[in-house]
This record gives sequence, structure tokens and C-alpha cells, in this order.
Amino acid sequence: MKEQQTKNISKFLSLVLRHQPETIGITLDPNGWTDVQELLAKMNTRHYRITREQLQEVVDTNDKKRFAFNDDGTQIRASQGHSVEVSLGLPPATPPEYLYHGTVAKFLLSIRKDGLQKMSRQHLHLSRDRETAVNVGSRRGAPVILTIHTGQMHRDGFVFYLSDNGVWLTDSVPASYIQF
Ligand code: HQG
Repeated sequence: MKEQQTKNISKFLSLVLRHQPETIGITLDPNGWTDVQELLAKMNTRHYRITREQLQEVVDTNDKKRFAFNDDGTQIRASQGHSVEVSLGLPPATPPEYLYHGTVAKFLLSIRKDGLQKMSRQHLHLSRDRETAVNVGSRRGAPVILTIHTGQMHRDGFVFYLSDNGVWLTDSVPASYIQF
């Protein structure tokens, strides 16, 4: 498949597996999984014509490993980033002493006041290194990288999860744990 085609399909999968499954009339189960055959059938009634093998290629080559199949390959879900309510079933995990969050300057006043919030998503996303946070922040403009004292948060009872594709997830970060 051409790179652009793979990218288009990945964007469409992000839409239906994270935000608007109803767009193509699929449903996600409580853990975010949907049936692969049904997804392919529904996609093929649109202009996203794709075979099972091509879907596998999109999942395998995705730059952020955004999607995952279940063990027998009959179901697929997004590994993180949902706005629809799903329970990813991830066990609580112990974060490193520091994690990072990439944002942009126009949000800083509000972040200083309210801390970091999950906004429209199910979790707040934190990055394991500065480079990843720069990429996240750059989606919105000149990136500003915040350092989060996640080790201290964890000792203070905040709960963290590590998604299957290596993104750290939590509910919120009070401003007192953020180095601006
Ligand atoms: C900001 C992409 C004002 C926050 C990325 C961010 C990531 C506040 C925006 C994943 C705030 C929310 C998630 C507050 C947070 N006041 N603004 N109190 N608290 N914000 O897209 O972290 O490519 O929901 O800084 O790589 O940017 O989709 O979160 O700028 O992993 O797989 O509100 O999405 O992954 O934006 O990105 P988002 P995010 P994918």
C-alpha cells in the first residue's frame, strides 16, 4: 500500500475506534474492541476499501502503534486516545520519576490555574521523553514542554496506566507537580 493510503486509513481508524464509531455504524464493546470482519465490511461500503491483510499492514506499520488486535485477531481496538468511554483494562503502573507533556503557550495560563486536565479524552496523556512530548506539542504550534513530577504524584496516591503503545495515562495533574 502507498504511504498516503496507509495514513488515510489510520486517520479513519482513529476516528471510528476512538471517537465516532457510529460514523460507519459499528459499536465498541466496554473495553473498546470491535469485530474485525464487521469493521472491514462497513469500511468497504465507504471509500475506505481494504482487505484483512491491508488492515494488518496498517496496524503493523503505524508510527505510534495506535491500534492492536486481540489474541486471535478477530477484534481490533485503539490502544489509547479515546473520547468515547471505554475501559482499557490496564493495570495501574508505577511511572518513572519524571514524565513530560507537550503543549503550547496559549494554554499555559489555564494550566497554571487548573493543572493539566484530560479535556475531551478519557485520560490525560503524558510522554516518556522530551522528544515525544515535542512531537505531541508540535501538533498545535511551537511546543512548550512541561516536566511532571510523576514519582511524587504516585507516592501521593495518584494512579497511572501505561498503554499498550507506551503512552502514560492519568486523570489529571495538579499545577503543584508541574515544572513550568
Ligand atoms: C491542553 C496524539 C488548557 C493540553 C498525541 C493539550 C498524544 C489544557 C490539549 C495524544 C489544560 C488537549 C494526546 C488546561 C490540558 N487548560 N489547556 N487546564 N490541560 N490542556 O489532543 O496531549 O496522534 O486531547 O496540553 O501524540 O495534545 O492522536 O491531548 O494541548 O499522545 O495518536 O489541552 O494525541 O496522539 O489536547 O494529545 P489532546 P494531547 P495521536
